Amino acid sequence: MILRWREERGGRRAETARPTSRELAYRVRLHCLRMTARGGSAHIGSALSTVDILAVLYSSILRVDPSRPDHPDRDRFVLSKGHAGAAVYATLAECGFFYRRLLRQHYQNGSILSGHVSHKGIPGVEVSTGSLGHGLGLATGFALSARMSKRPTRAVALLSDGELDEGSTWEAALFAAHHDLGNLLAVVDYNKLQSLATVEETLGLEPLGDKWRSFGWHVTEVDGHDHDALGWALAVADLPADRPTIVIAHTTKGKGVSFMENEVLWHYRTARDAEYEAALRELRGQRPLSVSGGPP
Ligand SMILES: Cc1ncc(C[n+]2csc(CCOP(=O)(O)OP(=O)(O)O)c2C)c(N)n1
Ligand SMILES: [Mg+2]
Repeated sequence: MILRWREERGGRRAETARPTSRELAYRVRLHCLRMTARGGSAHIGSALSTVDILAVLYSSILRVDPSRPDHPDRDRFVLSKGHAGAAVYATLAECGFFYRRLLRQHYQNGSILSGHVSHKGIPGVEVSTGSLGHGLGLATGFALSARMSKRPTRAVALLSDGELDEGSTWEAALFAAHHDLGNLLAVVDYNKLQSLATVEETLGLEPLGDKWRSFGWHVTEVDGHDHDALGWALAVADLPADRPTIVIAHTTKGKGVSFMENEVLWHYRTARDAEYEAALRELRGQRPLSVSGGPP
């Protein structure tokens, strides 16, 4: 399937060059900060943690088409950690699935862009999530269904490390390996923090790669903010396989804003006033050379 990327210009959508993953990540980080600050919502740290993974997935891995978001052969992406919805909405808007100006309504009363990701009326979102531990099961169902109907679809689930405390995740892992679902890819956003404490303090996961291997999965570990490494790992994981694949992406919660990084506080806190201005300055300072003027 050919990816087409569109951008708003004067209220119309015109085809434009596909953004690189770094451009996409830069723009999405700024959107996430603004969206959560404007709406007064939580989870900025969780959203920033996922941005580079989403940017690489949407710029070069997922076979999705913003002009045909319901194409029967599209890949199915599931944000299992639904509380990071701001990052997915912003990525989809930047990729042309809907107008960027809709992002201004995030978390406002009556808006269709709720804090936890919702598929209702949002092109490009496959399923609503937010109750942790369901995404891998959903993606497993998409993968099995595609195989049964002989479609080229791949299913991709982005999980949090906290979700690996859920038994339902491991049921899905067992099921997917039992059915040799080579068209299933999971990515774990392994930021080592949950909402109130570290993963190790809450429920330790190590040795994490060995656990997935023992469940019959292909396992790769990668720096979840290194676009080249992510691109390579996800491209290899995207090749036809005999078994499901998991990419364990080592990440930093709050990535991109120094005072949010690795701070559990920013799971729930909203950046306001001086904090907001400082975060904005930092993120703007990360503008890739390839991004010229214009929003955001
Ligand atoms: C089943 C379920 N239990 C509890 C919650 C409340 N909750 C929201 S986020 C979160 C944990 C956040 O840590 P993690 O899952 O690692 O996500 P991160 O933000 O670090 O990516 C919890 C317990 C939930 N959404 N769903
Ligand atoms: Mg976490």
